[in-house]
Amino acid sequence: HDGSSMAREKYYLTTPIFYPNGKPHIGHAYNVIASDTLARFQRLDGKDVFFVSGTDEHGLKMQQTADAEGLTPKALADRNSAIFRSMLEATGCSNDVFIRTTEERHYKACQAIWTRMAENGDIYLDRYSGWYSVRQEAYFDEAETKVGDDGVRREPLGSPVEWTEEESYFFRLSAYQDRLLALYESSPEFVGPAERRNEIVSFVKSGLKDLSISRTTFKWGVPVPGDDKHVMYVWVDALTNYITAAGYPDAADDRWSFWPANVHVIGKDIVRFHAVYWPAFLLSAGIELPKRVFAHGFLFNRGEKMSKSVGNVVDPFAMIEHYGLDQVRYFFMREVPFGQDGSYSHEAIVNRTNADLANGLGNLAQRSLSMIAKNCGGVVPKRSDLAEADRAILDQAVEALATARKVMAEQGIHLALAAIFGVVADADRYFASQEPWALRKTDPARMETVLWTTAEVVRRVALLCQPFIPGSAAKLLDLLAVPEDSRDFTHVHADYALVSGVALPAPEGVFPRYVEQPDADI
Ligand code: ME8
Repeated sequence: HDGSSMAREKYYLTTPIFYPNGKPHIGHAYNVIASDTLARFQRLDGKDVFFVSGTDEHGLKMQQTADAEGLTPKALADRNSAIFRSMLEATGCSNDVFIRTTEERHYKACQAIWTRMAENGDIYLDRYSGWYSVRQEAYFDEAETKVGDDGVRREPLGSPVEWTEEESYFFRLSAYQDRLLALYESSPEFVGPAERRNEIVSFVKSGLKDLSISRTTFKWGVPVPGDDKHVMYVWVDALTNYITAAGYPDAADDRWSFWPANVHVIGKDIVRFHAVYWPAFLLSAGIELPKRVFAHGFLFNRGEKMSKSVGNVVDPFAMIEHYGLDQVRYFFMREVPFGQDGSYSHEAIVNRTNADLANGLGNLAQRSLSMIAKNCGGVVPKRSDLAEADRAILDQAVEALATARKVMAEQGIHLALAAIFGVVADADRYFASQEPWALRKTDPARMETVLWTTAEVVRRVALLCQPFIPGSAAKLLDLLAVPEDSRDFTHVHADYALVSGVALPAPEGVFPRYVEQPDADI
């Protein structure tokens, strides 16, 4: 189809906005890499993508960290938000917008959504008392908490709670129980993966209480309209970023056409906020709901020999510096089924990237391209009639696009990579069994066809690899002399196949093999 004559389908996706009360760790980078991969995929597949990330800068935790460091909360936010921004750069993130919740436009959006919820009768003033966790920014029932051996009372995830009493505005969450259950029923894709959806359904079925949505005990937040003794509960403020970024409340803003978001990509610890509170706020304010919330799992460092100084294992900058950006991106996206917990270790990263990138795709490209350079005059080889085996491997690459499209629509990132690298493994077997080095003497025309077929499969695979390993995929496409404007997914098709006789640059290795460095920090 002709993309230019048709309005392209819009696709809006978001990362969570990160708490800049500390430095980014590998869990944050994991989310960003996955979200970026999904965004790049849809872009290459012809969609008009809007991709947002940012920092979540209010709340008691920020205030307390700032106090401890002798900074204002804004100064702390400025410093650490900049580090998150450079983490996004270091991971190759292609976000269109980086939003900060301390921006003026965000205050306007928060006050607008609050006013809409209040006008709808869903906000009332009352008193609140309960066990409050600063780390979770949430109240817990006494029954949910436990006093440990150290005498400290903690919530289920282990952070300390303290008894807190304050005047607070409440959101009538209880009134939304049935509508939320109807939503999960009628739109089962609203929460993924299925385990997370089941947890949310049983949480909502067990009964929803009204939610305290303002604080008077500190000032570092968005003031409640008409009552600036109160600042908004940080999650009301945080979730609203997703519509601020799309121009809310200005319906005339160009970006508003991107709402509702296609997917909020989050970690599994914040599903309740995104799949219960957020749709309830939006229903109350009369704003369309996002189409999907997808939660990935947690990463654990099984870190045999990962690091001499423990600090390094969780530092995404050090990891990328050491292993290479595409190696880190590939490892996490291929190794960890997206949606499940995963672990990483030095051995696992080295094994996976050496096997699939250096020995797999890299070796296939290097062997075929250097044979072409030596035996075909450095131009795309002459393609004669294709044999059954040639056709089969060429078709497999086109089928991998169909598979990737299907699974990426449901955030099955690892499944897309499995399909694409399945083609690489089969192309390797094809190359070995065709023995082009032997054909050089016996049947040079057939040799050229085999080399053409292999190079053409590499072209298709490189196109498909772009969302996952953008830098290396671009290098492979350069080596095949594929023009920059011929690299989106429509070009996977045979109509855009390599043209015999076109000059190719001198081949060079794209994926260096990892060699152990006994004295390295990682
Ligand atoms: O939660 N493995 O921010 P945050 C995988 N500001 N993911 C991890 C992880 C790990 N080890 N540790 C954390 C917040 N994450 C809020 C979001 S959105 C409107 C507001 C993930 O900086 C975590 O699950 O604490 C979350 O999705 C994200 O990092 C940001 O965490």
